[in-house]
Amino acid sequence: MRDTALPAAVAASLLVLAGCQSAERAAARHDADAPAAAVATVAAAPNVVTVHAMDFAFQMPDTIAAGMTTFHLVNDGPGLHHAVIVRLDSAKTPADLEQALKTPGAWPRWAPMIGGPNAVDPHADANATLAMAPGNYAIICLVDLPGGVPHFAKGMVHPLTVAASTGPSAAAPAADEVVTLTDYHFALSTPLTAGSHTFEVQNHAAQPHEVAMIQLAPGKTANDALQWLQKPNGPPPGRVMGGSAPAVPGAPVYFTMNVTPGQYLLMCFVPDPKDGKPHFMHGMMQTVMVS
Ligand SMILES: [Cu+2]
Repeated sequence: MRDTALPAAVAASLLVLAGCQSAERAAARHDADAPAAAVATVAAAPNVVTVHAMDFAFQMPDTIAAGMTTFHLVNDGPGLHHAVIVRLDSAKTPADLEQALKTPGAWPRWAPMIGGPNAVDPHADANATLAMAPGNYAIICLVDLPGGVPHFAKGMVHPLTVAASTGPSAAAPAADEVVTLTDYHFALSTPLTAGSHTFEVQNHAAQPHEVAMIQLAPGKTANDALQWLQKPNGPPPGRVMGGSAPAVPGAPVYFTMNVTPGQYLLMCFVPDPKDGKPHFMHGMMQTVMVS
């Protein structure tokens, strides 16, 4: 039986081999068809773009593909930085934006802010996910600590071209906490709990707003934070943890954050066109206790 069984086994493995080869050929043919087939499917996850911020520059790609995109901000320090995504309409360029921001006055209408990862402590990271349409953009830092000169005036302006993409765009992240922004208020859809959360930020106001998340150090209060902002001497009274950078009303901005128990401050620093005062001075500042 052995004598006949062996050739049978060899024959069987040859059949398997032949089967594999035709499967590989089939797979190769399938690959050739794949780009057309992929258009109909949805990409599993957003594109990820890493943005390094430092005193005073951004290091990041010049061109990305359109679609749902997660901007991962890594603050190399030593200062506090964020990455505000500004859409450049009317064929304006990052140089036009730099020029316009040198002139005091209203924010240029052709340069709507659409979100981005908000300010985060040095040597920490933050993220924001949003749908990026093809076009021209600039990434800028509006933080003016310390010294009151906004970082974009020190070189933190980076051009970004978003190229049309034929591939699928990922679906929007599934959020478990919706933050609605109005003049001048934050509304949470559900009480904030400890743990990892996906936030969806919706601006329902006419002007831009942001969510800056600050975890107060034990024993520190919102007043301590306000005093530090006016005179940033000594260590800050908490951790600056990210959030969503200023955005005009429109598509939502998503961010993820691991929330640990403590007292949080939600703040908006966007200056109001009426009086130039930051929105937190109009009441857009909220304390949230997480147990
Ligand atoms: Cu605001």
